Amino acid sequence: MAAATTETTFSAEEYFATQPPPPSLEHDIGEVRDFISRQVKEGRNVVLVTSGGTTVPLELNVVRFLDNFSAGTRGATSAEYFLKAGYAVIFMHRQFSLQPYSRHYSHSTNPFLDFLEIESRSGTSSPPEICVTHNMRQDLLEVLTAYKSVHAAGTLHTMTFVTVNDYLWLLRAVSQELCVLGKKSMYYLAAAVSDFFLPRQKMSEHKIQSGKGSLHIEMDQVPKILKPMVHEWTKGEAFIVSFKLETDEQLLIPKARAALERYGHQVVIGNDLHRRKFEVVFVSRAQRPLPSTDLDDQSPGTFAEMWLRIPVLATPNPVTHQVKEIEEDIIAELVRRHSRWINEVYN
Ligand code: PAZ
Repeated sequence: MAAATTETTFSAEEYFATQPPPPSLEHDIGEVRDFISRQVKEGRNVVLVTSGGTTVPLELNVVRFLDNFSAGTRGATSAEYFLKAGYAVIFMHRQFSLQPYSRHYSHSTNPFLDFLEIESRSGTSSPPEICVTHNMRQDLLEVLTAYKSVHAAGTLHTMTFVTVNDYLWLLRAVSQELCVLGKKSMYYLAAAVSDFFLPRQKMSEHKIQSGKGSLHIEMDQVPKILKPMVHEWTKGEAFIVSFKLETDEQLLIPKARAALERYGHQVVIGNDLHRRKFEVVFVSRAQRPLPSTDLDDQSPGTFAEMWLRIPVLATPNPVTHQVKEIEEDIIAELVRRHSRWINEVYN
């Protein structure tokens, strides 16, 4: 094996042999194992949803880090629709990014305190009561009902990552546990994961000092973990969906196709940074024609591309900022494809 400090491209194996696991890995995976075994007993399909951006620390005593863009909206919204479709969800998200249900009351876009009113009870010595603002009650009731029923059913398990190293270790460990579900497992990899990282062996121990002019950092490439994930960790059985984010729309389809060729998984969902909330493209291999949907199939040769679009609204809903969320259609399409994937094996 090449020395980790001089190589710029790590294989997955080299990566895990040289970079330390997060301290809470065993504990986190113990909880995931219990969750999965409950879902197996109850006969549910399980989806791992990854969400939010990873960081790349520049120092061991970390003061500075690089971050990846993502609020976690796609992941948190999608998790809700998977739960609604009867899936159990392992929601692996960047610490403090959006989460299912509470996302509706994000502190920056829809602060919870703005929904509450204080009602003084005049003429009595009782303390004032807290009430929900009248016009927000229906929305809150719907979200709260869904949230409580998911908690009662025990179908949502959340876990957090911060760095790209946390993410990679957790992803591998969760995949190895989820493997017991075979075809009934799905992976929905919506997290925005750094392509570059600084190996521990190259990191400065203390805060990088200024005063020496400009800062030059050479980063190594994060290993391409989809290949071992598809062929080794999940034994080729899981239904795996990755995302491809681009800002140059010309690159979206070629890069999604290249990912499918290289890693051999089931679907790449391409999205453009500025259009991602109302337009995505499903790219998959097209050996067998899919039953027609309202999607726009433009598939020559070995790939099928299906665009999903929702209208861009002039007056957005104050809570969701849209009347319809594109994740509703994304999940409906994936549930349909996953069910076909499962039935192909068992029938
Ligand atoms: O979290 P968000 O809703 O703001 O953004 C979602 C997204 C664009 C990060 C996601 O849809 C995605 O494309 N994830 C993969 C990004 C990548 O290519 O690494």
